[in-house]
Amino acid sequence: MKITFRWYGESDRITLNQIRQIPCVSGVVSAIYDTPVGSVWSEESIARLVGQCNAAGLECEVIESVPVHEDIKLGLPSAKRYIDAYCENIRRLAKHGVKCICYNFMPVFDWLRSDLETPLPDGSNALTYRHRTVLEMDPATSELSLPGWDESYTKEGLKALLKQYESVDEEKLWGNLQHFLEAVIPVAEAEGVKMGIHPDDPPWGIFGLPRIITGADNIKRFLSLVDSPANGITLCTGSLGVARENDLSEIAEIAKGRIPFVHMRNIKITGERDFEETAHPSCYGNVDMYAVLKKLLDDGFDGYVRPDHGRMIWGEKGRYGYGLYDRALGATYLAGLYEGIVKSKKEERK
Ligand code: DNO
Repeated sequence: MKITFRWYGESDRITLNQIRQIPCVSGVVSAIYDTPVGSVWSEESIARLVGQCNAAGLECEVIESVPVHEDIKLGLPSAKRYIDAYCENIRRLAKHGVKCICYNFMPVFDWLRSDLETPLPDGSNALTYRHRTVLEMDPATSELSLPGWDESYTKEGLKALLKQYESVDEEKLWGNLQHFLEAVIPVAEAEGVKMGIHPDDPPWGIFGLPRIITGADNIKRFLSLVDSPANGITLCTGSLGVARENDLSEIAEIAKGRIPFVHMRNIKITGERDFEETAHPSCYGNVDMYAVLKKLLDDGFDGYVRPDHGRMIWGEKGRYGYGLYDRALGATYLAGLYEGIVKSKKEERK
């Protein structure tokens, strides 16, 4: 298992040298950010990214994300062109040593929160989600600022896009996902790259848009769309964990051997569809971090893990969810869990 840390490239306030000083972190998870969604990433940009990481003593084996163009999710005739570009990106990344690609298939919006700076009793602040607030938002008219969102949409562009999705229900989205996977997975398999779809965050439909990577049954269905070791999931404990019906160990069992990448963070469920992000250790939220990691390691997991969103602590200001300090604490916590689990397994064997 390798512990990694997300880095947003040269525009990130956090430097590679800072990341390198976090104990037990061996690599960076990053992407090319200067190219519009759907185009082919230049070899120069890829080589530069990998070179920068390596020069700082860090690996660059995981890309998050290679985003999927909306036309693919909508199943438009132009999807073919974007799928071809996607396949080319897989080939180019593999050539530069990338082994795992994380992506998602959420229409229009990526991860969504209703408040980006909720103060917590300890003086830190965190991202939170209140379903009622979200229901009251109209993405086509309100001034939305969402953490994981493509800011490049104009109001008109967004309205038009939402309109296009009116004819895409869950079943249509499943079909479009299958079409995408049938083209992309054989390329990934040939190139030795593992694809890990990220679950929808939160794992329920929002703004009338379908979301399908939401829980155990749907993940089972997803894995059977193309039954290949290259077709896997990114097990994100925080995304899946906010739905009470999701049992993370059960999901890990269903996806056994098909989990190349894990996002480990904790959340506290505060209402039927409400939650707040917390510090990583199990005692702060609803996710049993030990149980999830133990289950993965018992099943022979040997992929990549990263701490996920952190709170803002010690007065840090920065990219929501992606400051340095709390994520670094998360990484060392994961390293501690890992050491404990591995050593007790060895003891058991004696
Ligand atoms: C949020 C992330 C997501 C993730 C994408 C993967 O912090 O987990 O934005 O990168 O959904 O495509």
